[in-house]
Amino acid sequence: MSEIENSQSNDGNEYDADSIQVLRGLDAVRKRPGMYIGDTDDGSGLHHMIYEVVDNAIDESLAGHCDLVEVILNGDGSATIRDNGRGIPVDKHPKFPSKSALEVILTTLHAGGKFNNKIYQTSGGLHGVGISVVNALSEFLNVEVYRDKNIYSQDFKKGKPQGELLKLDQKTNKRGTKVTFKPDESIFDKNIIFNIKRLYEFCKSKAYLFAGTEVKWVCDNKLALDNNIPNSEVFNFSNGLEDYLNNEIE
Ligand code: 28G
Repeated sequence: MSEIENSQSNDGNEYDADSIQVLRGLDAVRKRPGMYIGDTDDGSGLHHMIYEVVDNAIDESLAGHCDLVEVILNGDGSATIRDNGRGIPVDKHPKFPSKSALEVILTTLHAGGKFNNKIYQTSGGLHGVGISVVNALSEFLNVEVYRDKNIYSQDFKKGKPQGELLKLDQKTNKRGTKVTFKPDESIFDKNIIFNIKRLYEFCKSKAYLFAGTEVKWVCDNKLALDNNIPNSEVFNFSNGLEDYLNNEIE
């Protein structure tokens, strides 16, 4: 039995869940990616990479700290997700004083506590397994955090930090988190590419479901043209379900 499965049976035991969280690196994810992100050959896992990061941004919105989520499909097969929330914490992590909290969040499999349960939450429910899973399965991933006028940035390849979290010289008035990643072609079937229409509809439905959160869709021009999808659109449905019924039902 794996440590993750084992931790399930220890539910309610905070200490065990916590120590497992600390022990687990990202190797497990790269060894058995399907278990964490979904099928790597049929597109479901590939799309879950985006759903996972968008859901993290939506969580920050649900926490009441963010009202904008931007999803950008880039021409090179990478995606950028941005929110205007508090920004992933950049201070030193209490349990790993040599690392930032951000680095720990991005490089540790959160197998304990609530994350543990979320893996098994619903039948198809792989949501919420964590941004670290996306990091593990990305050829590259860059995180930028905008906090207290500062811009912080860290790069990863296949989940591994390519240097420490840097505080850039520039100042900003922005707040929030921006994540850019490209799914690793050695993990996901090379013939499978993002279904632009599916992602566009996903963004729209998030805006219906989370009325009050503005979801901005931006797509590379060629991708947009090829798929007959707008290359930029703002979804903001302040009346949620009522808007849905008015707009989408004949
Ligand atoms: C852009 C794409 C995806 C996120 C936040 C903000 C915080 C956070 C995220 O904290 C660690 C563990 C529990 C508090 C929380 C910032 C509190 C204070 C955050 C995202 C710290 C995670 N300041 N925004 N994580 N928690 N956006 N967008 O992932 O105790 S993740």
